[in-house]
Amino acid sequence: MSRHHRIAAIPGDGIGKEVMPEALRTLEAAQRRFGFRLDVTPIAWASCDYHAQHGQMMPDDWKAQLQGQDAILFGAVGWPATVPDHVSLWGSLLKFRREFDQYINLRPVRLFEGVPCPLAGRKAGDIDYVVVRENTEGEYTNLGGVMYPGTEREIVIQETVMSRFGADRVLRYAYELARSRPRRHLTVATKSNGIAISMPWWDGRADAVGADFPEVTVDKQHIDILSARFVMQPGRFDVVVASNLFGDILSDLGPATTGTIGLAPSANLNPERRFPSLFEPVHGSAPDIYGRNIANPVAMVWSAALMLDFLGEREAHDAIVRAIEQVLREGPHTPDLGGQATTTSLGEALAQRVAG
Ligand code: GGG
Repeated sequence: MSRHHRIAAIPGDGIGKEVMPEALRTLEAAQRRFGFRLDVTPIAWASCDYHAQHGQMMPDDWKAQLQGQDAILFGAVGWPATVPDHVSLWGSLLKFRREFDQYINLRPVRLFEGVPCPLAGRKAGDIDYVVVRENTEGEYTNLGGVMYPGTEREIVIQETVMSRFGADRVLRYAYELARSRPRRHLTVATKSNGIAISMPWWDGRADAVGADFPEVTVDKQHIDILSARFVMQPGRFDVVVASNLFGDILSDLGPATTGTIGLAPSANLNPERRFPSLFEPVHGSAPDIYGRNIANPVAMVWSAALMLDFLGEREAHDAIVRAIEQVLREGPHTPDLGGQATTTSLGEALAQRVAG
């Protein structure tokens, strides 16, 4: 396998622009120590600044520009508010996910030593699961419309789309992931009592795909009680598979129970590698803290580590995760964790540890 990888670095908006340099700093240190090479192409589009100048989030040939990359490292999208959120999201991130068929969104949730847990009595190791979110269909569609707009009879309809092809491939991925982990347990997020067509069907697909995985134990939980159990009994989860919207919500809630959403990474994968996969923190552009150099860069750095793992640089991935564990245990900490470190100083501390 080649140890020369081409990556596009897209900071995007808000704190994406502050945390991206820290991920690149860590990647530099990892390259020096582990002997692989990254060719990094910095990209200023897929941002609201670009939209302000060009009236769209990305150039027309965005796909051609990215197609040759091995991976995309992405910061955050959505701000300033002169570009509505649905325009910035559908004009960038959702285009990447769909047109590069990144149908798996992997979002690990882990409680680290040294991070105060908002749930009473939990310690490191008590929360350690992965949310597998369906990433290309489900509730995230642009199918529908408004009738009688602006009148008292205004009606809005938005469709949810679930295909056998789309559901089976994400369910299969989740079962395989569960089978590879020591606990071999899969939780299927559903709402088949209330959403009485698509969700019973989704549960049925989970049963059908599960027939190939007798070694994996499965439970199906309605999304409402499942969310409550993320807070009350997080230790019962190992791998959780969910539709697009449910997965999006769960993967913000999960990290919030581990102290801060500033730690949560994600991978948007095209597992067949026909297209580049994209790695980004779960958090968004956080305009409330942008410009103060206080954003926690760990989610971005951990996302970069997931990227290295996907590119076959397992040792470098492990070294970055160890650096994150050490820094969270010993400090420094950014203000979201009660400390006074800056984005830059935390990034430097991580890079130093990766350098060895
Ligand atoms: N880095 C993630 C990000 O910018 N998220 C913005 C957002 O609104 N995402 C919604 C989604 O992930 O579906």
